[in-house]
Amino acid sequence: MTPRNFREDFPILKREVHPSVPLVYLDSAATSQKPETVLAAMDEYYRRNNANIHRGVHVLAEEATRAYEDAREKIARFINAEKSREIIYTRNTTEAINLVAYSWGRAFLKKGDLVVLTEMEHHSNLVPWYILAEQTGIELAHVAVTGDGLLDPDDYASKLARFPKVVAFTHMSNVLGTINPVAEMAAAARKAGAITLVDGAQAVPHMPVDVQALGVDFYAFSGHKMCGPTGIGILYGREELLKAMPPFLGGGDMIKRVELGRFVANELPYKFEAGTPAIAEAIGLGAAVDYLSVIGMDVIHEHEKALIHYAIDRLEEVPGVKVFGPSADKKGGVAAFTFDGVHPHDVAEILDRRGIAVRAGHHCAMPLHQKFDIPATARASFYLYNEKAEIDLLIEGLYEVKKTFHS
Ligand code: 7TS
Repeated sequence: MTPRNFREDFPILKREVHPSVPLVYLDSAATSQKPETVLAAMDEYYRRNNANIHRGVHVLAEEATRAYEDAREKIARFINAEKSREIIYTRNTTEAINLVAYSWGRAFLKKGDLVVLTEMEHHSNLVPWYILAEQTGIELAHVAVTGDGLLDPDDYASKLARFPKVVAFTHMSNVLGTINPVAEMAAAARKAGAITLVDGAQAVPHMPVDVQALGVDFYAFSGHKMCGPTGIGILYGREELLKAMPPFLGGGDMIKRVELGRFVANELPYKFEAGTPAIAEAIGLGAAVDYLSVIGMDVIHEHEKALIHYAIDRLEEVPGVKVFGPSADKKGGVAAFTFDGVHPHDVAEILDRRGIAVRAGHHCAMPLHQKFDIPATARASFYLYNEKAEIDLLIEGLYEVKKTFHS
């Protein structure tokens, strides 16, 4: 299949903006667009099967429950979890990480215990740990990022030498695009006696991920960045760890039994799924997994590799543009850049007038921007439906920025 075929699967990519400029969507790191099959699966669910799950014995309740649980099985296979009960539905990556920090953290960490994070984390893998630190007195350390946007391996080794209890880091940076050596880092963490949590928000949508081969304990990601809907995310956790954890939220579905004054928690995965969940969204995510699987994650990864190589080469041609992060061979399809003397919001605004959607700001990674001593960057990010011609349009837009501000 060519990229052109992928584009045709996404109705939104046919629309025009302002009012008749074709849309060039280069903001998939924020959220991806949705293929027709995902939209249809959710529509079909509401039109034919809508019912609450795990409760009713009627036909619709059984159909809805089966579809919801089938999606869990698909997601388990997609990341090669050993068991589908290791797949917990959450709202998003953020909630998945909060679940671990809240439940595992409060049960197993005490004052003085060390949690190792990195300087390239999204706020969602920083703030839950900072909240925990305020409440429990755990210590925090952050692995340094080098000038070329990689995690410093010597600094990581020195942090592990302090025998942390948890090491939590991103699989791929949403700003630098850096793909971290997860298997190697997880093995070293395990040797030091730490459990690992990996933020896979930017990885699962874009490359093959096998949680068993990576050897991680927890792995979090969001449906909306991988062609699925908003409101659904996943926490993968090794069964042994999930079993030992207390519930995160209490209410319906997460209990086996309640008496006045006490409760018995349900089995996995339901122990962590309190209340009526995002049923249509889980089914939509299952459809997204089907869609991506048919294409093949290796095909998607290769396509994006070609795009990022091309994008970096072309961006570096533009006088005044500085791209952050490692060389193209060490990164995924994300290019964050500054433009000499022009605020990233002005860059984004000029591009937007040409129908080109990029994001400008700190991308929820303020400490990383502080590290590089910049308040913000503009960021173009790619997915399976993007093509080189769109990068050419981005570059033309940047020459207009140059003309507007530098002449
Ligand atoms: N982790 C990483 C690496 C991310 O890129 C994001 C979202 C999250 C966690 C949080 O995901 P959520 O679904 O829970 O919100 N990143 C971005 C971004 O780069 N622009 O908008 C959202």
